[in-house]
This record gives sequence, structure tokens and C-alpha cells, in this order.
Amino acid sequence: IGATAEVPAEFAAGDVHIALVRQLSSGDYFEQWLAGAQAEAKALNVTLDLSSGDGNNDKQALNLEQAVNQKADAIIVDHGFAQTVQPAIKKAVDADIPVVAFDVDPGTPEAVALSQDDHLIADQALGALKADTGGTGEVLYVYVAGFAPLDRRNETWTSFKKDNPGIKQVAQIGVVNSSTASAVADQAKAALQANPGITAVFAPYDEFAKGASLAIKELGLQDKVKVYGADISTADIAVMTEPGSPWVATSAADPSNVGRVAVRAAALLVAGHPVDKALKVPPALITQKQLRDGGITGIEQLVEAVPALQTPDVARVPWAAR
Ligand code: SR1
Repeated sequence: IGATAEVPAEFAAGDVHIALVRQLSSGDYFEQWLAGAQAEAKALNVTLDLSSGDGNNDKQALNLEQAVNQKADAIIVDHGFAQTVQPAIKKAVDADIPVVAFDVDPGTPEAVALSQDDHLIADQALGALKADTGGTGEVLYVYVAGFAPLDRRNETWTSFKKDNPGIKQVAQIGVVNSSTASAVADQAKAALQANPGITAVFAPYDEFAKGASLAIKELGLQDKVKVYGADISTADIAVMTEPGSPWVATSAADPSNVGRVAVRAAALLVAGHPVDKALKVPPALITQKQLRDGGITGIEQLVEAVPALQTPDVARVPWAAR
């Protein structure tokens, strides 16, 4: 489909700088998200000025201050803790710099808040867990508070437990750092050994699900304990489909598509086009069976098989072909 509007002069001239200020950058999800954001920036002839706090919230706050001081044409804040990013987001908004906040509460209605539908992500994964367990069983839960998407998924888990009294959370673990999967694997091993009745792990972040899967396989429990996760990547597909994998279901948006949407929303704001203040990218439930039956080995194949993972109409840019 072709473009339906003329390219704004500042985009045609290549004069637009969008700052992308990240809290985290390691792991499949964040790498693929960035690849999507960079591809969209290239397509729109925009320079993406990239910084990452690498998990250090003070560093992210400083990077954000810097983007404001340098008068970026727009700023995308990718994750972060509300208390560390909101003061600088306010400064950006006061300076008329458009802001797109992905997976963090911007604290101001002036900014566009972009998220995946995290309640639906948890709902879809838990629907699979309930179907497989028949609504009864001991569950290991993986969670770290403070990350907006994980907090929203936790809200769904909390109501799910109330609505399904046969499901018992017997242990909770979780860590987010630069080697989340291996740290979670160590914690999961200890929790599984201490709670031999566990039959399911709710791990709603792919690094959590990879860690839990590793622990289960190392303990030889793959026939008994299954993992219900979130997110998807080519590497995740390999983990889910390998022989004996306990990771049987995941609910996910395509991270690279979400990165594209963030850049499109920021570009629209730079050009003065209206953008919904709450943008949501919906997820799809992806099962191990579906991947194996479809011979799906990579994210491109998956996106072809599940077209709902593409959302060209979320923050559509009228001057760009799609
Ligand atoms: C530490 S937060 C990790 C989550 O952020 C994104 O929303 C991804 O879906 C991932 O699960």
C-alpha cells in the first residue's frame, strides 16, 4: 500500500533526531525491539540517538536529562522506573518535546504511553496453564516488582489465583539483571527441589521462561513440570521446540514490531499528527504444538503464520509506504 501524504520537509531533509532512552538492552526481547526501531527509523529517514542505562536507573535518568538538554525532536523512553524517569519526562513535556513512553508510566497525560496488552499476555498464558492443569496444581511464579509490564501481568495473576482456588502458588522467585535467564535458572532449581509438588511455572518474560526451562531440564523434570511464559524470539522458538522442552506456551507481541510502532508514534508527534495517548500492541498465544506442527523455526515464519502479530495500523505514518 502506498503513502497517502507528502513527506514532511524535515523528514525529507533527514533533519529529525529521535532520542531512544533505554533502561535495559540485553536479552532477545530488547535486541529485537531495537532492531525494529532502527529499521523503522531508517525507513522514515530519522536519526535514532541511542542510549541505555544497562539496568542502572540513575544512568538512564541522566541519559534522559541529556536528551532533553540536547533538544531532541522527540524522545522514546523504553522501560524504566517511574520515579527515575518521570522528572525528566516532565522537563521534556514542558520544553514541548514529544515523548513516547514504552512500558513505563510517564506520569503525564501529555506523553504517549505505549504498551503491549500485558493483562491479555498474562490472561492468554494462564488460560493455557489452566487448560493443561485442569485448574488444579502447585505453581512456581517468577516475578520482579517495579517493571510496569511485569506489574500489570502480576495483577492478572493475582485475580487468576482468586478465581481459581485449585491453583496454588507455592514459591516465588525472580531477578532481572544482565544474565537474567541463568540467575532465574539457579533460583528455579532450588525452588523446584524444595517443592516437589510443582507441576507448572508461570514465567511471564522470556528470560524467566528460558531460565525455568533450563532448570527443569537439568533436574530431569520435563515430563512433569511445564512452563507458561511471555515473549517470543527466534532463540525462544528454538528453546520451545527442542526435544523435551517444558516451555509449552507463550503469549507475545513481535518485539521488533513494537519497536517499529514506538518510532512511528514519535515521528507522527514530530510532524504534528495526532496520536492516541494510550497505544496498545495486542499479543497472540503461541504454543509449542503450533510451532512444532507448523515447522516454525524463526520469528519471520511465525509472523507470516500469525498475521495478527503485525499491526501496521497502530500509529500508521501516512507519508510512508507499507
Ligand atoms: C523486565 S520487563 C520485561 C518485559 O518487557 C517487555 O514488556 C517484554 O514483554 C518483557 O517481558
